[in-house]
Order: sequence, then C-alpha cells, then structure tokens
Amino acid sequence: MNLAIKKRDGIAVVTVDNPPVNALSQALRQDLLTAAETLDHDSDVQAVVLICAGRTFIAGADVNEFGKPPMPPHLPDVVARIEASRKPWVAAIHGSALGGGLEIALGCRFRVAAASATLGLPEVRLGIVPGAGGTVRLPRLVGPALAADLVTTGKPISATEARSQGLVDALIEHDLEDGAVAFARSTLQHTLPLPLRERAVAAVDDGFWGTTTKAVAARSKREEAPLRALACVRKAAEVDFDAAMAFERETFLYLRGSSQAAALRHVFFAERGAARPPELAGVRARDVRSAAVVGGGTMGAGIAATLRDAGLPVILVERDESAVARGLANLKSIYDGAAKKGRISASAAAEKIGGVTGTTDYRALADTDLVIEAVFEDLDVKRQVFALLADNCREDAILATNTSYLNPQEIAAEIRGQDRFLGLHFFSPAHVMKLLEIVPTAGTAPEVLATAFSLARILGKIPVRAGICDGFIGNRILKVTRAQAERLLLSGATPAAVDAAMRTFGLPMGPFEAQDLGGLDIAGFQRRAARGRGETPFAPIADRLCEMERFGQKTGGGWYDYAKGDRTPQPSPVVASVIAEAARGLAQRDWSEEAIADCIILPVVNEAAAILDEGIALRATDIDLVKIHGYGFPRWRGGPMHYAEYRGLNDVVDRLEQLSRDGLATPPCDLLRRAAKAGGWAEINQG
Ligand code: 3H9
Repeated sequence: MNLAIKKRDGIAVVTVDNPPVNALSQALRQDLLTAAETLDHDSDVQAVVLICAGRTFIAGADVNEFGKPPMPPHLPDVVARIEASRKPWVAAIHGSALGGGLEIALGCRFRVAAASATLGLPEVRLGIVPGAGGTVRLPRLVGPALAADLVTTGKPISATEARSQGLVDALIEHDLEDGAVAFARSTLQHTLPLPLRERAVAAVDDGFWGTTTKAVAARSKREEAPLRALACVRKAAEVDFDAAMAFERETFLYLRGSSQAAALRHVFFAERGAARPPELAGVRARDVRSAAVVGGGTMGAGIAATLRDAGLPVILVERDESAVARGLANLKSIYDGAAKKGRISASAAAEKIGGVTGTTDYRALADTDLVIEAVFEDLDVKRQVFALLADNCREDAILATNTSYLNPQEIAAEIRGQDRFLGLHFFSPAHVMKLLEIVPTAGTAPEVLATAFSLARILGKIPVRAGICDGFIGNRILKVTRAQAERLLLSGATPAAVDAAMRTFGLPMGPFEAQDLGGLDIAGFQRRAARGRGETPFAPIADRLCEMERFGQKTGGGWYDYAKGDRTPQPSPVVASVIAEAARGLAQRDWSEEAIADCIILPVVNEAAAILDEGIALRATDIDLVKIHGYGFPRWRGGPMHYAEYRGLNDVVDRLEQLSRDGLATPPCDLLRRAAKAGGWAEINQG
C-alpha cells in the first residue's frame, strides 16, 4: 500500500507514502481512487486531509512510466473522482506540489501549505503539458494570466506567493497535519465553495492572448511544449470544462510521444544520475563549511560568488593588496549587477559581499576546508600556489585547481598530500554556468572525489567526472566544433551561414558569433602553446585573424565587423578575403542549413565517442550534460549523444563516412561503430 488512512474525530487523514518523491505511480493512483470511493461511503468521515510522508508532497506523475503505454486508472479520472467527492478534501502541502501533484491538489476543495512549500506545473520542462486538468482548473482558480505564466515557464511559486494569489487557502505555521485537520474541521461550519470544474474562467483584456502568445513564442524558440501549454489555457477560457479537458489530454498524449519529450526526459534522469555516480556509492563525502579562492580575476570572483551563494564563508587570496582590492571589486560588481536587475535585494547583496575576506597571507587558510585555485594558466605559477597551500592548509583540506587546459597531474606533481588534490573546472561566468567538470588525478582519494560531487550539489551545479586530456571533455569537443566550422568556410560556406544554421539547430549562438563574443585571443594563445608542444591544431583562418589582431567584439572586428557601440555582427569583407585566400584551390559547394549542422554535430559525436572510449568520460549521458550545461546545446535535443542515438547511430556512421570521403571530417571511431552495431551507447557503455 502506498497510502494509509486514519481517522481523527470525523476527519480522515490520507497519508501518501511512495518514496522518494511520492510520484503518482499506477499503484498510487489506484490507491487514491479506492480511498476516494471508500471515504465517500464512510459515515464516520466528514472531511478528508490528503498529506504526504517523507520530504515532499506528490511531486508529479511517475516519469518512469512515460515511455510505456498509459495504465488505468488515469490521473484525470483520479482527480475527477476526488473533486466529485461528497466530502471536502483538503490537500496539505509540504516540499513541492508539482505537476500531477498540484493537479491532485486542484481536485481537492481546499489547499493548505507549509510556508516553505512550492507549487508549480513544470511539465513543459519535460516537453509535455499538464495532462490531468492543470491547464483547465488552474485558470478557474487564479485567472488565465497567472495560469499561463505557470504552465508556460514551468517555474514553481512559493506557498506565500500562492497564498496571495488564491492558489493556497491557508498557510500552516506549526504541525502541518494538525493544522490541516483543524482547517478541514473549520470548513464544515460554512457553505463549501464550488469545485473548480463548476467555476468560470475570469475574462482577460483584449489582446491578452495575442501578446502572451508572442512573448511565449519568443522565449521558447523551437521548444514545442510552452506554446501548446498556452493553447490549453486559452482553450479553457473559451470552451466548456469537458471540451477543454479533452483538448488538454489530446495535447498531452501527443507531446508525450514527441522527440522533444524523449530528449527532455533523458536530460531529467541524466542530471539526477550525474549527482550520484554509481562508482562512488557508499563513499562518504566530507563536510565543507568554509572555502577559499586563490585569484580574484573574473573566474575567481565568479567561483567566490558561487560559494557565497551556497552560504559558505569565503577567503579570497591574491598576491598583493591592489590585486585583493581588484578581486573584491570584481565580486562586488557581480552582486551589484544582480541587485540592479532585481535578482537579489541590496541588503542580501551586501551580506554576500560581506562574507568574503580578502588577504595576501596564506596563513589565513589554516582552518579552511576547501581551497580552489583560479590564477593565471601557467604551470609554474600554479605550482607555486599549491606549494604555499600545502604549507599553510590543514592536512585534510581539499585543494583544487580550476585549470581548463593544464594537466592537473603535473600541477600536483610536487605537492605534499596528493590524495586531497583534484581539478574543479568551472565555466565562465562561474556563478551562472551550471556545469562543473570534476577532474581527479591518479592520486585523488575517493572521499575527496565524493566531496567534490556533494559540493556540486550544494552549489547547485551539474557535476561531470572528466579524465585528464587536453581540454578535458568540454573544451576538447569545442576544438572539434571550431575546426569543423573552419572546414565549412574553406569549402564554400560563410560565417553568417554557419552561425544561422547552428541557431536553427537550436544553439543560442553560432560558433563564430560565440568566438567574437568571448574573444579569439585566448584560443589563439592556446594554439601557440599547443604548437610549442609539437601539436598541430587546425585553425588556418582564426590564426590569420589573430595575426591581424581581429580578436572579436572587443577590437571592433573578428569573424564579423562591428560598428562602434553596436554588437550587431556585420559580414566582413576583410574576413571574406582571408577565407578566399585560404580556400584557394579547394573544392567549393553549396551548403544547406541541415548539411552545415551535420558537418559540425556529427564530428562532435565522433569525438565524444572517442572520449568515451578513452575513459575521459564515463557515460554518454555525461557528455550530453557537458554540452547542455557548458555550451548551450539545446536541452530539448537531449545533448549530442542522445541526438545521435535518437536519429540512429547507423545513419550517423554513414554520414560521417561520407564527410570523411569528402575530406571534411575524420572517419567514425571504433566505439561509434561498435555502438551503432550494438544499437545504442548503453549497450557498450563501460561506466
Ligand atoms: C506530470 O506530473 C504530468 C501530469 O501533469 C500528467 C499526468 C497524466 N517521477 O530531484 P531529486 C526521482 S510530469 C519519477 O534528486 P530533490 C529522481 O529521479 C511530472 N521519479 O530530489 C531521483 O531518483 P534517484 C512533473 C522522480 O529532493 C529522486 O526522485 N513533476 C520524479 O532534489 C530524487 O530526486 C516534475 O517534473 C518523478 N516525477 O528534488 C517534478 N521526480 O534517487 C520533478 C523525482 O533514483 N522532480 N524523481 O536518482 C523534481 O523537481 C524534484 O525531484 C523534487 C525533489 C523538487 C520533487
């Protein structure tokens, strides 16, 4: 049984207990339906409180069931049965009432909540719309404007906000069950409000649907679910309850089987799996109660802000007083910016900034649990920092480098206590980007690695374990993206055509626009260093632009030209002639957007497969997370590995072979061929 029923003096308390998040499995739906039937006929019961055990109220439909045929009883019928009950049901909400959980609560006559609870309809995050009346009942309760906002963004609201909007009838301060039982009893003194199905939807201003549709379309770009969710709310305002329910159900079932929903479900489980790597099961993480960052540049300040946002006191170490002042100023500008945009209050910003102490003295780190180094990318400089850290920190303090290109093994080579050392690679801006590559060395202790994963959770990051190679997972793949983009230019495409094709594919920016924004000089510097090591990076056009000091927006020109004070990229005649020069004698062709995307994405998949084969990434899903959370790969495509698998790995192999025959890509690697033969990544995954 997933639920228990007890009686408290005329009030039945139905307690759902279906760990971990009380998801609405088929068995639970059946139990709820049976409970509604039984309690309706129980003359000892005058009202019902629906409450949940564990950490949350019902967090929604069971996402594990989405890939399978729907099994009765269906959720809309369960909600309808509760709503039709002859006795008032009161949903008592703690934790999160999400998706189907909120829909059940909307079927109840009343909702009460702990102040810390949140409520929402996050279905669009899974590529679907609410499928059990959420889009039909919610506008009847809170009006179409708020309903449209909640279903199209998927963002939950706090119980306090829900109370002020009429979604929640009362906030319960002390014991939730006691408070809900008292509330249920109090309702018996009054006439009951109508069930939501019998209420009308409030009218909206002229033009509301047109304006909202435009805004949602602009926000959701090629994501399908948000606009369809809005269409459901509109339908609820325009037709009767049953017709609106039928429309919602049809939309839900259609989207449930869509490629976007499959991709978003894949990401949902990948994100949760990443936080708990099976290879670390049973390894205890250490507590991290204090942290320090060495280096107060853009990266160091962003990392310090991330640590502060998680409530940790932070020490910021720099080499001299003026560098300390600059580091603290960088941090202040992060929080001032957030306060200006209204993301945090001025007092919260002051509190965050106040929690960072600047110093030049490494002795200040004597009692710090975790130190993250974010100084200049120079092996000797980093080694000097770690020698000082080893001398001044506690023996069990965790020491991490944020290097993006150097070998952490070499950085650590001479320090004492190598078991406490590892790479923590944040992405810029570190306080915004979700990805955290965790890079252990051969000597990193499992407990230290487990601490890095638990730290990621505390910081709200998506952790991915990466092995040591040039660029780890993300930047190694980025190099392939950029090289492919240049190959396209050498064979007839323009920067504008490549960027447009990648935006059509779903990326927020094309590879050339992105380089102009970030600056071409850093990659140019890295290529020079790589050549010094005897490597042969491929970037004939970018090299030439660097020689011309066309570093991007900051120099008024890179892959594009920019008018003063204007960030709009304009095609550059200078770049066109550099490309023409470099492409002289090479075969030119016309490129469709689809062919451009293939020429970039499929070699990315091939490189990712090689990364998997070398053990640099443990799982294909980890690579998807790296691309989504570090590089803007569209979430609704599920990441490059999911995209390739959904499209068909045999097709990917065939296309890559064609590209390689045309001299535009390397041939499919061994692991990609094996995965294609086996029918998927999971079939050959070692991790
Ligand atoms: C829906 O309701 C459709 C309806 O409108 C229509 C139906 C007809 N199902 O996130 P955590 C697992 S769509 C199955 O780490 P937290 C999760 O995989 C649904 N499993 O916990 C993980 O498992 P494991 C709309 C689920 O405390 C474990 O629970 N609802 C589901 O950080 C812990 O998860 C949503 O989209 C689920 N629905 O956060 C809500 N949810 O331990 C999605 C979680 O084996 N869930 N699991 O790795 C959440 O947002 C968070 O889990 C929550 C708790 C905030 C509830």
